[in-house]
Order: sequence, then C-alpha cells, then structure tokens
Amino acid sequence: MDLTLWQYQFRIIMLGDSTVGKSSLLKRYTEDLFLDTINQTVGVDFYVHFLEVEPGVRVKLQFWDTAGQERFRSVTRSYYRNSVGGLLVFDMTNRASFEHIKEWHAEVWERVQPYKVVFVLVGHKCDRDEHGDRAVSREEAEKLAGQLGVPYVETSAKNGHNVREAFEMVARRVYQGLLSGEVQLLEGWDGVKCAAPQLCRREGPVWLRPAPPPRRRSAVLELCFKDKAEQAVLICDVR
Ligand SMILES: Nc1nc2c(ncn2[C@@H]2O[C@H](COP(=O)(O)OP(=O)(O)O)[C@@H](O)[C@H]2O)c(=O)[nH]1
Ligand SMILES: [Mg+2]
Repeated sequence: MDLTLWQYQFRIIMLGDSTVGKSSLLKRYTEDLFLDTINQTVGVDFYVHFLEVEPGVRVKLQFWDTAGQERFRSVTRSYYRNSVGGLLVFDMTNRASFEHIKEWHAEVWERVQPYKVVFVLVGHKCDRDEHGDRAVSREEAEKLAGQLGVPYVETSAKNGHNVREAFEMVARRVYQGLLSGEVQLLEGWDGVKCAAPQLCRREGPVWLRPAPPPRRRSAVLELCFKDKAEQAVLICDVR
C-alpha cells in the first residue's frame, strides 16, 4: 500500500505559551523522540502523521506548530482559520501557562468563525508531577476543560505518557464531527481536505458513512473506484 495514500487531511494546530512543550509533543508523536534541548520554534513548523480512524479510512494529520511568543502572533493568527483541530497545551509546572489557556481558546474561537475547531486541553510535563513540581491540580484543569466543553488529558513527551492518546483524541473527535455533520467539508477552507472532492460531494462523503458490514463495505469501495477517471483523480491528489 502506498504509505502516502489518504482519504482525508485534517489540519491541526498547536496552541499555548512558549516552552510548554508543543514541539516536544509533536516530536514524540511523529518521530518517537524526546530532546532535552529542542530548538525553539520560529514562525511555523509542519509535522505529518497518518492515522486510520476506522478500517479503510486513512487520515493525513498535518500539524502546524506555532511559536507561542507574542512577537510571532501576527504570523500564526493567519493560520487559525484553516485549522479543524487544536491542542491547547499548558505546562502543569507553570501556572501562568494554564491561566493563558482561556486567551488562546478565545483568540482561535474568534478567528475561525464561522468554521469549527475541535479542541483538547493538554496538561503537559506530567512526568514532573513525581518530583512534586505540579502547579495546577487535575481538578482545576478538568474544571476549565468542562467550562470550555473539551476533554482533558495529561501528557509527557519525556516518558511518552498519553501522547498518542492526546493527538488521536483530537483526530477522532474531528472525524466524529464529520460523521455527525458538525464539521463540514467546505470549499475555500483547508481545515479538512478530501483526496477526491467530487466523490465526497456527489452523495455526501463516501468515506464518512458508518462502517458497513463486510459485504456492503466492498460495494462502497467499488463505488469509490468503479470509474477509472475518479481513481486517477484520487491518485493524483495524493501528496
Ligand atoms: N520534563 C519534561 N520536559 C519537557 C517535556 N516536554 C518538553 N519539555 C522541555 O520543555 C522545554 C520546551 O519544550 P518545547 O517543545 O520547545 O516547547 P514549545 O516552545 O511549547 O514548543 C524543552 O527544554 C523540553 O525539553 C516533558 O514532557 N517533560
Ligand atoms: Mg516550539
């Protein structure tokens, strides 16, 4: 199978103050690496990871890693609008980074209207909890998550705890949003891309139907590929 083949692309953005661990989270998820001294992100970096959200539905996750510094905000603002998912990251040993989460959330929320962004709140560097360094309790973080209407997860890029879970939680919530119609494929918006847009538009998104039983499933796949021209478009669109 062509490893670059995907049916959907979700663009997901990393949000949070500088040094909370956004780039380290991405490095751990996409390369399974942790560096004690990681280069500071300047402007915007990209990372890619593929995920099968259900059998036969392969999603290319495109992560945009922003620099949290105020001086770069003008760069990153223009990217919010074309994102469908966001990880709101704070460092649980840094209280100020937790207090800024509401601002990050509000800033993105305002700029993406009328589009929708699916968030997960991430309390990062939980390995430091063992050393008594925690400055934000789980209860407080869960309360904030409840106010924002998002799930909460505690992660560590150092030991890998919950890293995959945090990213996949966002991706699966976006996919659920597509299934329920809460998130829609819209022209001129790059938050979600379909590899073969004409297939997604014709009868509604072909790949977004609930997984059919095996025999009907092959019928759906046949529908996807029965036309050579469509197959060609699908392959052409793969990057
Ligand atoms: N103890 C610990 N340190 C971390 C963790 N994740 C990142 N760091 C460290 O925090 C610092 C800032 O990380 P970075 O990923 O550059 O943060 P960013 O500015 O939000 O992208 C670096 O020194 C990392 O090594 C973690 O899970 N645990
Ligand atoms: Mg960074």
